[in-house]
Amino acid sequence: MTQMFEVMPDSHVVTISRFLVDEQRLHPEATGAFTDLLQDIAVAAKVIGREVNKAGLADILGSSGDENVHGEQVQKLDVFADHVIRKALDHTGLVACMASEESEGLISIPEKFPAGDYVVIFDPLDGSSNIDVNVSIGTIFSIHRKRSKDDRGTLDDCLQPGSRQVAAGYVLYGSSTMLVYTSGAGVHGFTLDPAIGEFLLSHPQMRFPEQPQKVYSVNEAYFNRWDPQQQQLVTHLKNDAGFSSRYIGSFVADIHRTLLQGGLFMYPADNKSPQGKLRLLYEAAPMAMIVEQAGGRATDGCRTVLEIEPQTLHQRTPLYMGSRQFVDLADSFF
Ligand code: P6P
Repeated sequence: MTQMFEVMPDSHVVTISRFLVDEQRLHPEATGAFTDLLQDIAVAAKVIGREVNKAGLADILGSSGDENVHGEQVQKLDVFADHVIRKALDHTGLVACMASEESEGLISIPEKFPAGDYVVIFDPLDGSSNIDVNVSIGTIFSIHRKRSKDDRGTLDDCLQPGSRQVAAGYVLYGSSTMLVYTSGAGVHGFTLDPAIGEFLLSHPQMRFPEQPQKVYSVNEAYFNRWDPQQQQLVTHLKNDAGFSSRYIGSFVADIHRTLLQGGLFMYPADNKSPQGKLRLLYEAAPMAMIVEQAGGRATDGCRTVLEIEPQTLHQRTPLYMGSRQFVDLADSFF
C-alpha cells in the first residue's frame, strides 16, 4: 500500500523568502537588496533562537563557566547574539554601517568587505536577564537608508528619526520563535517551523483588535517615583476604567502580547530615570513603526516616538504604546 501524504495547498505554506520576493515584485524599482537583507536577518534569528532554546541545558551539557565541553569559549547569550547579527550582515555588501545595544559606538563595515546602502541598528537580545527563568526574550531591529554621502556609513546615518525607517522588526524567542516585521506596508508575522528550519507566514497583516483587551502593562513598583499625572493615569486605569494588568518585564514579549490582544504598554520617566529606561534607536523607534503600521500609537508622553530626532546612539525615552484609544487616553493625562 503506497503511503499517502496530506497535500498542503500552496496558499497555506508561505515561507518568509517567498513572501519577501512577492512583496519585492510590487516594487519594480526594487533591486532585491532589501529582500536579501531581511533574509540574512532571518538566518541570524534562527541561529540565535537555536542557542536561546538550548540555554536552559547549559549546566546539564556541562558548558558552565567560560568554556563548554569542547573547550570552546562560551559567550553570554546577548554577546553571542550580537556577534551572530554582525557576522550575518557585515560581508553582504548591503550594509553601510550598524549600531548595537552591545556596542558603545558605530559598527563600521570592515574595509575588506563592500558596503551598501542600509543602516541596521539592533538590540541583539533584549531582556536577556529573563533567560535564567525561561521567560521569552527578543531581538529588535531597525533599518534605515544611509543619507550621508560617504560610501561607508557614519554616526549621522544612525541618528535618523524613526519616521525615516525603511523597515523594523523583532524576533520573539518564546514557546515558538516568531519574526515580525514591517516595511511600511502592514505588519507580518512568521513562525519558525523547526522541523524544516523555515519561517512560515502565520500572522499576515497584523492589526490591533478593534475591541482591545483593557490591559495596562507597566512596572508598578516604581509608582512612588512617577510624577502625579502618571500616578493618576494608572490609578484611573485600575480603579475607574476596569483595566487588568499584565507585565512580563521583557519588552518584546510585552509588546507582542499588546499587539495581538490590545492594551497599553508604558515605561514612564521617573525621578530616578528622567528619560525612562528603554532606548530610542533600537527599542522604541522600531517598535513604534510596527505599532503604528498595525493601527496603534506610540508616544513619549508628549510627542510621537517616530518624530523624535535622536542625538546619541543609546539615548533613552519614556514610552507609551499600544491600542490607539488607550494611548489617546494616556495623552489626556499629560
Ligand atoms: P524593569 C529587560 O531588562 C528590559 O530591558 C526590557 O526588555 C523590559 O521591558 C524592561 O527592561 C523591564 O524593566 O525596570 O521593569 O525591570
